[in-house]
Formats: sequence, C-alpha cells, structure tokens
Amino acid sequence: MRIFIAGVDGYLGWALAQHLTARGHEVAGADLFLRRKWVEEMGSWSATPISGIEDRLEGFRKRYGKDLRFWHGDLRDYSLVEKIFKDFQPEAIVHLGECPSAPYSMIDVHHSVFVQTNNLTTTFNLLYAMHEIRPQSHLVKLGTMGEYGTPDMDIPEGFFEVEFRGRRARLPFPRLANSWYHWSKVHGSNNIMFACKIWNLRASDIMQGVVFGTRIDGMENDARLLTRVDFDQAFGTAINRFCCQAVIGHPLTPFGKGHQRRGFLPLRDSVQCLTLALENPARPGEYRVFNQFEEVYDVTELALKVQKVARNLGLDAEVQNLENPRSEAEEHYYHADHKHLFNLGYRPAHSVETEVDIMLRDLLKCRERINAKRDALIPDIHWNGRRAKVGIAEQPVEDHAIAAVARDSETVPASASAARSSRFSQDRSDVQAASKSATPSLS
Ligand code: USQ
Repeated sequence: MRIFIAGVDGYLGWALAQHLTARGHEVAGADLFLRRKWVEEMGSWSATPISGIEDRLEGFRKRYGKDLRFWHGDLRDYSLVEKIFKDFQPEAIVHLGECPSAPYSMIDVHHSVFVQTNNLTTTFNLLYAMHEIRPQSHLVKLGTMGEYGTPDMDIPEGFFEVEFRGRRARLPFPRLANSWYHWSKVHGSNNIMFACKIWNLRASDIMQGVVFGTRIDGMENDARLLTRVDFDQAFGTAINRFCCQAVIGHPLTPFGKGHQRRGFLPLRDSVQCLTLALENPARPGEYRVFNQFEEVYDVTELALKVQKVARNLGLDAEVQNLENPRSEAEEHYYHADHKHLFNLGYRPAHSVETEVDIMLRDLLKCRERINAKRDALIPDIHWNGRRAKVGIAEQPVEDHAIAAVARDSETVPASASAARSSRFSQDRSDVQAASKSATPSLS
C-alpha cells in the first residue's frame, strides 16, 4: 500500500515508517519539526540522540534500500496537503500530525488555542483532501483513550447501546476529556465521524492509551534510525519518565495519590496495532473506533514495576509522590473494552517488565543527556494556569503500594512500616531543590 504519515518525524511516526517499510509498504511522510521545538520550549531534549531529517532519511535508505518521500511543511496549509495527495496518491493516511500533550495545552490561552487549532485544522485538511482527491483511501487517525476520561462505568469501543424513554439507539459513548488537548481529540473524532457519513469516507479512529518504549526491532544498529524518547513534563509519558528517572537516580514521580489508572502499551505494540488497522481497512462510509492498549495499570503500580526492574540492574530508584499539577481523579474506577484489535490478531510482544528492562538498558547509554536536563523532570504546569514547580505530595506512597512491592519483590523490606520509613528517608534533594527555587512555602 502507499501510506502517507502525517507527523513522520515524531516518536510514533518515525518508528511506524520503518515498520511499514519493512513489511513492504511504500511510505511517504511530512513534518514541520514542531515536536523538536516544543520539547526545546520545555527546556528539554530527547533522551536518545536523534539525528536531523537528512541523516534520518539517509539511514532509512541504507537500511531499507528505498527512499522515504518527505515533505517539510505545515499541514495546516491546505495547498501543501493537496499537493502531497496529488503527487503521492495515498491509499492510506496515518494522522499523527498533532500536538499530543495535555500539559502543553494547559499552559495559557496561546498554547490552548494553538493545540486546538493545529489539531483540528490538520484533521480537516486531510479529510478534505481525501474527499476531493482520494475518496477511496483509508484514514487511520490517532485518537486517545483520554477522550473518554474516567467515567464511573465501563468504557466501550466508541459506541454503546442506550435505552432512553422506551427507545433504544447505538450512540457515541460520552466523552469526558480532561485537558484542552484531549478535548481537541474529541472534536477531531466528531468531525471524522461526520465526514464518513456525508462523504462515504473510511476511517479508523484509534483511542490509544499511554505509549512507552525506546525502540522497535531493527532500530538498534544505526543511530539514525533511533526514535525520540521524551522525559519532560509535557511530552514525556509516565513510564518513559519513570525509566529516565531511574537511570539517573532521580526519584520516580507518581502525581498526587498516584492511583490514576490508564491503559498502556509499548511502542512496538502501538506500531503493530496501527499496522493491523491499516492492513484491515474500514469499509466505505464506515467510521470505526478501536481502543488501543494492552493492559490497564495504576501509576504507582507502574512506578513500582520500574523500581523492581531497575533494582535488578543495580539501579537504586526510589518512588516519591509529587503534588499533582493536574486536576484529575487520583482514585477511580477504570474498565475499558479493547477487543477489536485482539480480534484482528494483536498479540502483545512482551510483558511490561521485559519492555522496561530493554528500556532501562537503552537509557543507561543516554544518562548524560537526561542528567543535563534533569530540571525538566519536575512539572510546573498546573491545570489552573499557575506556573510553579510542584513539591512533594503530603500523602506518602500508600500501604497498598507497599503491599504490591511485597508481593512482587524479593528485595522488599521486612515490614510495611519499614518499607514506608525507608522510602521516605530517601534523598529528596531533586524535588526539594526544584520546589525551593519556585515555591518557597515548600522548602
Ligand atoms: N503521571 C504521573 N507522574 C508522572 C507523569 C504522569 O503520575 O511523572 C500521571 C498523570 O498525572 C496521568 C497519567 O500518569 O494521570 C498519565 O499521564 P501521561 O503524561 O503519561 O499521559 P497523558 O497526559 O494522559 O497523555 C499521554 C500522551 C497523549 C495520549 C495519552 C493517552 O502524551 O498523547 O493521548 O497519553 S491517555 O492517557 O490514555 O489519554
């Protein structure tokens, strides 16, 4: 298939381009390198040293024996999108060309407006180009599990049957997103659903969970093929941040009570699932929704898993809850269906522990780069618009978390109280230093 990837220079895009090419597809992509700029704006950089696009494309050619056609440009500009569609005539489009960060979208009015207009405009332009130039093509759009929020009931895959005043209907499941970014994804989903209805387009809307991982197979032999791995507060996702923290001896940082539950999946499974959606396209006029994650975990449970694997590698990583800069439920019900991709043949490659082990080994080689930007690990973007480094959460890691360590770890201290005191007598210097500089009341 001829597959066009919007946002091919990003974390998922660069990995997906390689995976699809290795499977024999013809891949092209576009990017404006905004992700590189946003991360720089956050005072950070990728933990893995990523190459510029010219070097990337050369490494790609050498590895796969083919060119990746690339357009450097802004997909908010319809004339560019039109040109790409006319030149490349894609059979499928993967839309990763959006700003993917909840904290970034909460900074101020300019960032909120940017995230919403950027994300909605790129989606619109792709929909119009499909309608006008490639009406038979298939859109695989990256949505997010965060569109649903954390309702106190089971989450279906996009739609549910509901009965109201004696009548039944199949309707979109309500969305309760929790950031301007996540709402931009909801609005994008609604627009795609409508475009499929009026223009008979085909689309798969992927409600993806939180992705983690440093690589997919085949990247390790050429530095130009590495994908980026962010660890700053806005573009670093939870497990990636925990692993980067672990390799430099920084405390792992669940926010607040640390019992936020989310669906997670490794990068290698994310590209596997996107490929399944591409190779099993939606029908004309069909708008289908896949919930794309492997397992649901609580954030503290994950921090403890990272801690355990890190200890096996001789790394001493403590867990230290931080004040939560977000307004979000910290203890809640979470149960979401995710059958569609398994029905198409999705098989998780590894356990979380195995993937974390691979990540830690990769990231150990990037220690100096992470250390150089360690200040970016402590968040300062609050959901109420305040900008101040967070301090240590008053509430300690709770007993149930300690019990989980006791179940899982051979190195667990003799009693829960010993575990608690050892965890909290640890070196808190990073968090204290950060909070001292910004919030004197915490020092
Ligand atoms: N969290 C911590 N400590 C950290 C970082 C995060 O406790 O150091 C918590 C957050 O408060 C949140 C959860 O972990 O409750 C997930 O946060 P995240 O930053 O890993 O992920 P999120 O902001 O939800 O966004 C990420 C991607 C986004 C994607 C989304 C999928 O950046 O593009 O849409 O995951 S989902 O979370 O399912 O909506």
